[in-house]
Amino acid sequence: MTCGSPGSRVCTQQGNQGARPGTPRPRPRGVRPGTSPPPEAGPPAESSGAEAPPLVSPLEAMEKDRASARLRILLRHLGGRSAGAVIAQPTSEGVSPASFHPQQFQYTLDNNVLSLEQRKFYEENGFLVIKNLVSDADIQRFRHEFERVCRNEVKPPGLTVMRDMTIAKSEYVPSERTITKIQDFQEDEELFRYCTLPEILKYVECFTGPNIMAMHTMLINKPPDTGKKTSRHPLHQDLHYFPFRPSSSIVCAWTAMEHIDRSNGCLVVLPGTHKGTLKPHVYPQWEGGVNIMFHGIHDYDKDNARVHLIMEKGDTVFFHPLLIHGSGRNKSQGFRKAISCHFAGANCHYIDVKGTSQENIEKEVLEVGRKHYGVDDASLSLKDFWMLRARLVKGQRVNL
Ligand SMILES: O=C(O)CCC(=O)C(=O)O
Repeated sequence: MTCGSPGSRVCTQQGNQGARPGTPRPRPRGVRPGTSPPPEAGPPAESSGAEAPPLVSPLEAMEKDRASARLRILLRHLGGRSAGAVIAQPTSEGVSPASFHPQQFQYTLDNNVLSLEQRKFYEENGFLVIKNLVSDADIQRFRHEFERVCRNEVKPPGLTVMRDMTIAKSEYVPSERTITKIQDFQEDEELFRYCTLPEILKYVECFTGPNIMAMHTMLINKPPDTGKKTSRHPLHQDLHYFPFRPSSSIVCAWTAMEHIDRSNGCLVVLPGTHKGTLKPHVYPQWEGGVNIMFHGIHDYDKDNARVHLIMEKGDTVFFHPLLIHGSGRNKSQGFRKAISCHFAGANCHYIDVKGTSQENIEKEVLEVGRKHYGVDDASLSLKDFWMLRARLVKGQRVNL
């Protein structure tokens, strides 16, 4: 499917284009398809509603049909909407953080991995950088696999690929210079290794507990800005995209794949904002356009300190899903790379976001997802999409 919009950067997706060779790996609780819509990425803000022409070949159309059929079967296995009751919450804010760990620490668990100093830092600021956590060799492997995906040498089911549409329309040659991000690589065993690295999970467990689900994966290839400032990522809270709680059992691991500073668009975080509530998100009114599903917050404390995270290759930041963060323009000539995964404790539960500020993203995700799979079934829920992409990495798949 193709997501278009007025700005210069838009996204196209590829996914479900052929099953991965080899025997299927065992699934903990039977839920494992391989597809879902992107939570963040895509067409611009002041969207006129005009969609870019779908770049779908007959072969792709066939694959899409097969993907839809596969999705239907999976949903039948899941029992459709009735599988695992959705726990309704009148507002998503009501299920915020604090009360989950009633002791002295609210955002970290007792497991002796974090030093007292590190723990206090995360509690106070909502993020923690661990230097030199992922090896050069692993990063090289992720880079290599990303390049293979870009050249269409591998097509993991469920993967969403964001492209620069202006290039895609003209002299399109599959290469890493035309792709700005890939999402949902849970079916690509090589990239998914990132989510299973013991050095990553060791820290993740401090927030999620021992049963860990990888919920959402991304490799971000932030392109050099064309001058329209579309390479920025607006300030946002990741929880806006997530229909599961409690928030403090969710953590993002984001690893720099090279030196990243303000010149190539490092992460910027607003320390302490994880202690607040989930804020309404909308598309920013940026003149040059904004990528699809890059919702941002207007209502935040402009006086809050901002920290630009300057990171070396392999450095990893863990952060809370309520932490307000974004990233700046890439003013360099290179493509700035980072790999990340949002993890959640498997005992988290899905919530119904109807009637909350998350309704807008739910609507968008469902529209994109249904189009992607060619599924008209209105009963397909946000929870269904999340269950399809979520993958156990440690312990037991309790919920989710
Ligand atoms: O890597 C980036 O530029 C920003 C990533 C980010 O904030 C996100 O995807 O939520």
